[in-house]
Amino acid sequence: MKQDPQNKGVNAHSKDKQLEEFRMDNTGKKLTTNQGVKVSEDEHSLKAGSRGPTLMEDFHFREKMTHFDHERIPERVVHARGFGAHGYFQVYEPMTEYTRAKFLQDPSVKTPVFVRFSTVAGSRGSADSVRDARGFATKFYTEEGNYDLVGNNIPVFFIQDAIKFPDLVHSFKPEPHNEMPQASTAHDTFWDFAANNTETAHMIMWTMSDRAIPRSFRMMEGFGVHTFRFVNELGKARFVKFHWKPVLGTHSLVFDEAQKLAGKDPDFHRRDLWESIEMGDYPEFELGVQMIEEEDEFSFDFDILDATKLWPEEMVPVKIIGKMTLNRNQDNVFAETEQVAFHPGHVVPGIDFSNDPLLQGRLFSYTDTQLIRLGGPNFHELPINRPVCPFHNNQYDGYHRMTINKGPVAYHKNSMQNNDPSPATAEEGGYVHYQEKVEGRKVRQRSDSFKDHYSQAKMFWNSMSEVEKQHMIEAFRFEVGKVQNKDVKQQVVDMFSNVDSFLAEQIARGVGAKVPEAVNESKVTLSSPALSQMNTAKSPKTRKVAILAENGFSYSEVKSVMEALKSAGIMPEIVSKNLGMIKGDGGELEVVKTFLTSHSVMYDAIYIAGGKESAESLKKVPQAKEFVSEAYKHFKTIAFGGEGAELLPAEAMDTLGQSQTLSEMGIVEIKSGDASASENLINSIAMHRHWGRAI
Ligand code: HDD
Repeated sequence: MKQDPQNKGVNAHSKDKQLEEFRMDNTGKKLTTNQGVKVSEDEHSLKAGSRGPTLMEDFHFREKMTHFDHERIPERVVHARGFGAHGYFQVYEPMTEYTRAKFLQDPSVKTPVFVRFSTVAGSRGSADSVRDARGFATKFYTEEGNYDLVGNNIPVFFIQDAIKFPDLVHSFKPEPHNEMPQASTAHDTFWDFAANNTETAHMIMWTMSDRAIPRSFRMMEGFGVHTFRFVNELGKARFVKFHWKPVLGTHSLVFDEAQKLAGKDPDFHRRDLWESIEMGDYPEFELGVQMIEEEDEFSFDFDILDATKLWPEEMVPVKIIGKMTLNRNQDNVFAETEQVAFHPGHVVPGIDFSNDPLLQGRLFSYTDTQLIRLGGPNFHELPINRPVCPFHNNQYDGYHRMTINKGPVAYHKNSMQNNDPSPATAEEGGYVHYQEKVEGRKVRQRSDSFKDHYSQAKMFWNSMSEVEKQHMIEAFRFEVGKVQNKDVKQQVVDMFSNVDSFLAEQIARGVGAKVPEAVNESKVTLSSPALSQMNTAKSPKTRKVAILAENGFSYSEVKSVMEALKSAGIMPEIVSKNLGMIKGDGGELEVVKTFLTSHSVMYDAIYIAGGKESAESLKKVPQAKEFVSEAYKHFKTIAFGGEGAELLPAEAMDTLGQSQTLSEMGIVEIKSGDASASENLINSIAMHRHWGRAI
């Protein structure tokens, strides 16, 4: 592997170019062993006679089988299920005032990135749509080395000190005696841990909210969670928190839909990411930073080193500083998604740490885990992990070493090699740690300023709309309702009575626990509108619409709606009883999915085509009716043309003719020749869901 000796600069293609040297294409090639010997036969092992025993000398068989036997590596101990994509990041304006990080200086530079999205609790083969936090890890291949922003889609964490991480993870993973349940916190040990470690309260509010069931990786926020530092050229530091804001807005599934998707399409999120990139609908996320001056460290009623606290955006505004675009799918999931090794300790000059005790512990854990997962200390040489700038040091040997270091000298200081590789000064780009003054006794303690576990949990609750609150109550009732141990259930209810008495009462009623009498709920009245997804950006782009049609559908109507949807960046698909072509009055269209190969949970909206014959035959298909009623139940836009109305659920039928109510309910009538109909449909789809049906 050649390195660019001059390090002439990094551009959006630098990583792709580097990976190209490792790509292998088997098309048109002869089959060989790993030693390059051509293989003449690949279906029969070498035997002593066609019915005799297999011979040890069959080197092809032995090599093929041995390699297969060793194909698996340990899955990640958390975040095992993930999916990655390549792209680039561009800063909007120089950030010189705040940080010396080179990739944040020049708006014309495109820094290559690789992002891995993940769930946390489930195994590698678990479903995408489960209720869980999502990992959002970004590797920036900068000209000064790799910078990893290893975040989640939730801005706070369950615990305050890394020493509790193994306990937390043991509590939410499947229980050790029977390995159940998979990819779910809805079981005794998690809630037992929660109730006995009340610092979890705030993050639990998030995981019980719609944030834990995102509609798409492309529609969720990302957070660096910890407080980091920006350090500028003059050595001045500021505390900083990182945010990713999806350009399409932050949107979620509804829980019933998420659960059904886990069976109908366990790959829902990775498919969505893969397909959108294949179709050129590149996911985009803006990078934002919240900054606090060092002298304001103690100006807040929470400790800025406590990872269970966020900085309300209305208090500390998010400055948008750049944009990431994911524009290339990986070539090989194992080589890239599985072998990528992130680490919050991979920083570049200009970005530094804080004393957050959760972050401090993470700085140990990530390299340690790669050693077992990737089998040795040379995982940085794997193509996906290599920096795009040169790297030189005296670390030699170890399993799977690929670099061939020349010469006898592997130590510093030396005279035989002119002291090379030699340390760089700050001016030459050397990383200089921020000189924070630290003193104290060695104690196993937590600061008193970390003791408030409920104020921000309450702020989160205050910030939710009525619909979002209702979703949270249902999520709590589901999760705690699955707990077998009555004492644990009661402990959970008692714990959340410290957040909000109504919430605690609702959980208690749902799970058969006692409504706490002595309520000590948080007095916090603050709310943060930025936390409610009701206030997010809305866009119809990349939404998927199922068009339900059968022979005899109204061709001109469907054709004009399809064209309007496509030009708004929406993806329509014809769903019918059978694959093939269906005939309308005036033309044919191709059916791409059937009621067996798809389901309304896979779409954002549906449209029942007009046409008497089409509606009549759809009415005879039970799955077609279910398709519509499920879409209605999941608050999705439902459009219909003419006789398509006959498939609408009874509740929707009642409102027909009352155009005001219709649009509030997310029901759109497509009248032939009415140009505004498609526009209404597009606007309705952009709303994401129509909660008017809920109450
Ligand atoms: Fe972690 C993986 C995010 C706390 C230890 N973590 C991992 C991944 C993400 C996060 C996104 C998957 C990276 C990938 O896609 O490969 N972790 C977080 C966040 C945390 C956090 C946002 C809190 C703010 N993690 C945390 C703590 C520890 C770890 C406190 C241990 C002290 N995390 C790990 C790990 C993993 C990991 C065991 C498993 C696989 C890996 O690192 O590469 O080391």
